[in-house]
Amino acid sequence: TARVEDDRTGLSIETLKRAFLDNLFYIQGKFPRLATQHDYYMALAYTVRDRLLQRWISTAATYTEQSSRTVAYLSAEFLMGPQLGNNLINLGIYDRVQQAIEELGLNLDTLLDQEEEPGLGNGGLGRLAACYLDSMATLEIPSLGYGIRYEFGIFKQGLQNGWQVEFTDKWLRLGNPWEIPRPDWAVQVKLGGYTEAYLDANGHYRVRWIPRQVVKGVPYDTPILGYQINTCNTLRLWSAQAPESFDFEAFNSGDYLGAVQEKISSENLSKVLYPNDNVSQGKQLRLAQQIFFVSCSLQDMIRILLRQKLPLSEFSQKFTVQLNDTHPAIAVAELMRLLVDEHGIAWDQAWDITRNSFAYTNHTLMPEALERWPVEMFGQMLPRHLEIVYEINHHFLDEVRAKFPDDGDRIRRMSLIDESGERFVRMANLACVGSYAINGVAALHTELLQKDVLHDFYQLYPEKFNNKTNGVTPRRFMVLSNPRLTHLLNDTIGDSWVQHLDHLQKLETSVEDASFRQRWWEIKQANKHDLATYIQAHNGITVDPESLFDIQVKRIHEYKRQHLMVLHIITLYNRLKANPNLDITPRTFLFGGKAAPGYMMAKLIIKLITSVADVVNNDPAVGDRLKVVFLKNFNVKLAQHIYPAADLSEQVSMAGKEASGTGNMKFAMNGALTIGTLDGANIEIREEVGPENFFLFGLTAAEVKALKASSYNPWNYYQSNPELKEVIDRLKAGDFSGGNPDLFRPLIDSLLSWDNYLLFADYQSYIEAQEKVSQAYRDRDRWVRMSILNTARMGKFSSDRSIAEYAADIWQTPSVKIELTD
Ligand code: 26Q
Repeated sequence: TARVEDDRTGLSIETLKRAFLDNLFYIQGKFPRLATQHDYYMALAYTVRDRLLQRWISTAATYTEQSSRTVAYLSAEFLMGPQLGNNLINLGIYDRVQQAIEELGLNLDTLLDQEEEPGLGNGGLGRLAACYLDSMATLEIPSLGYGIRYEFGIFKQGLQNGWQVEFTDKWLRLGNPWEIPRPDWAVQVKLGGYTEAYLDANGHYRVRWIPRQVVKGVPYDTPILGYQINTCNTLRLWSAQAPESFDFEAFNSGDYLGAVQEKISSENLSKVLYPNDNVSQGKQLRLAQQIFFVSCSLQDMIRILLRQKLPLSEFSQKFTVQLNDTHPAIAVAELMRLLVDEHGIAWDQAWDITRNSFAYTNHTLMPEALERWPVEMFGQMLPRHLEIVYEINHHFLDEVRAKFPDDGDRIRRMSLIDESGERFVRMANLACVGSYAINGVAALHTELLQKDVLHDFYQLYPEKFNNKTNGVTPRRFMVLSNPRLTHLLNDTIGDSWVQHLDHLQKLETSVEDASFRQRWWEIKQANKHDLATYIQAHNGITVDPESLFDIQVKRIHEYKRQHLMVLHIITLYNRLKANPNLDITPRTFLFGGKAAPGYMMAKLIIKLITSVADVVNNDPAVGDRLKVVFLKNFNVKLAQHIYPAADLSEQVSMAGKEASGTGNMKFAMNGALTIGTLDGANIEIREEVGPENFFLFGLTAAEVKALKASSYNPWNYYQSNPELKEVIDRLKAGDFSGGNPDLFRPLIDSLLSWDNYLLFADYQSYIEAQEKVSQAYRDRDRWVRMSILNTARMGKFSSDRSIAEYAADIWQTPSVKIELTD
């Protein structure tokens, strides 16, 4: 006999509808006539969450029973993007839910669009962490993501008069259905104060830390479901609160307002994400955020270990702790403090445990992004950690001296303390010393780390270094965001590619199939049409879906060279003005990305883009041949509409600066061709798709280095290249700033006098590569073939491949199968 399906686990359309209406009533407290679209979204989110919970609990129970080896992924950022659609995909109920929602007279896309995304990251590094959580769950690797539950994530970007304006991101305003608070697992974190030495009962020398302030960390858990698998891991984010006892004492002493102040200052720790990408701000609150989430996370791991009746000596067998850049690198000193001071373990044994627990991923070659904390500030906030860093340094420098005697320069370079002027704690050095593995995020990047940024550490510990080229999840960036392409792929080669992205190579034979190529083209056109509709609604600009969609979306930064694309646009504009009947390939140039609020040059680049757009879009001489659009507030949600609609992906950083890039992968998977430099993962993408299917330009990293060493002079390029000169002269004359020659002066001056990122040196090569792009696009058949081959050959760039390599080479974490217990 058929039994009635459970309301909270059943997956039939009838049960889903019943559960949805039930949640609308009992969770939102609404009935359909009064419900808003957001209420319906919440009802659906809770319906989905119920179905995750069953898997979540089975997963936790299995890991506990089996004491599974676990990855702790520590990251100051997790740029998760909207959760509902992704969970529907991973649960395998997207189509069924769509039908159920339609039968109720609603529209799934409208509901999905209600979700306010958790923007708890700046860009590449935070989004990589989110892709890795998806892949760890999909590969059934026990893992915990640890980070900060920022009350305000990355700011929302508006545009006023073409300039970026920032709005606070109140993402929690309407509630977050995906998280579960776990107040019973709250922990305390100490800050400030002083240390004192004492002898314990056994006459052993010990140190105790008397803090000035104690902050409580409360964990909020979000389920991370793998793709069509029962594994449901956890993202655990810490929220800062004032501990009750503090209020109470102050209240008794009569200082009520002081107590409230204390409470506010404690809660500041998880208030806001620092909006800098690839540049470190040496702010005290940022250091406090780092120790806060790191200490909470390590205490949580120790709690888990002890609950499983394992001794602390087995910490590094139970956990491997991946440090996502140096933002959590204070963990090296904090674990030493917990083991030695709080758990009475001898220094040498604690150091063995610590060194076997951590692995460090470096994400940047930008010198300004290397984290260094003034010793003074560090000691004020973390007096005990400073002592521990000195002690680690003492042992470490002995080790260096033993291997490299009489090399004072080397000692000065490798010391955990920079003593060249004002003294600083060097977090990358601490991470290198305290980790058993060190990796870069693309082949070139790892090579440059070894040759350059971390050369001394490579000489000391060559065996620690390894490369792990980044990857991205095909679930979110293909299946969810490009359903049309997904259907075509499934029709053609089956659906195994979703878990085994290298199966896309089965597409290669279809390149010869004219009707397949036609469908491929139509899908890209339909996606472009959708994006054109979005642009019409949001920017009021009409763009032609038949034109070449030429797109650069990423954080705005001089090294990424958004303004190189602007130089090309003005070049084409000048050609049209000089020759109105010129037969050019119509293009739509799209930009999106946020500038750090304090980064004036990046903000000026946004103003440059919007100003050039105003002129080009409204010049009758141009007609519809060129359009320029700046899409405001680029985030994960918007990204999912952009990648599927791209013809051309702009990856134009100065070689040697972009550690990897991951947007480059999302574009190419969706059939965009790349114009790019030999930088980061572009190199490996080009190797995979074939040089004939990639538009290469520019200097290599080695040539960049050589040119800079030979005193580069941008002025010579300006003088000797007439088209470049005309572009700059028009900008100087104020042709794109209403006749105002001052507006873009800082940008023009920097290009003419330093051009740190070598735009002028790469200009001609870029323009020539763009001419090849235009030619290729005119031959539709040729273009479609190249597009298909790009998708077909992107298998390597699944985050599943990256995570499988981390698991095999660094973590040594076997997968654990989860059975559903109902
Ligand atoms: C540090 C200290 C204080 C305040 C902010 C920061 C900070 C925050 C974010 C420093 C750096 C970041 C972000 C770096 C980042 O996103 N790097 C990118 O990482 C990607 C994933 O590996 C790569 O693909 C990109 O090439 C790299 O730029």
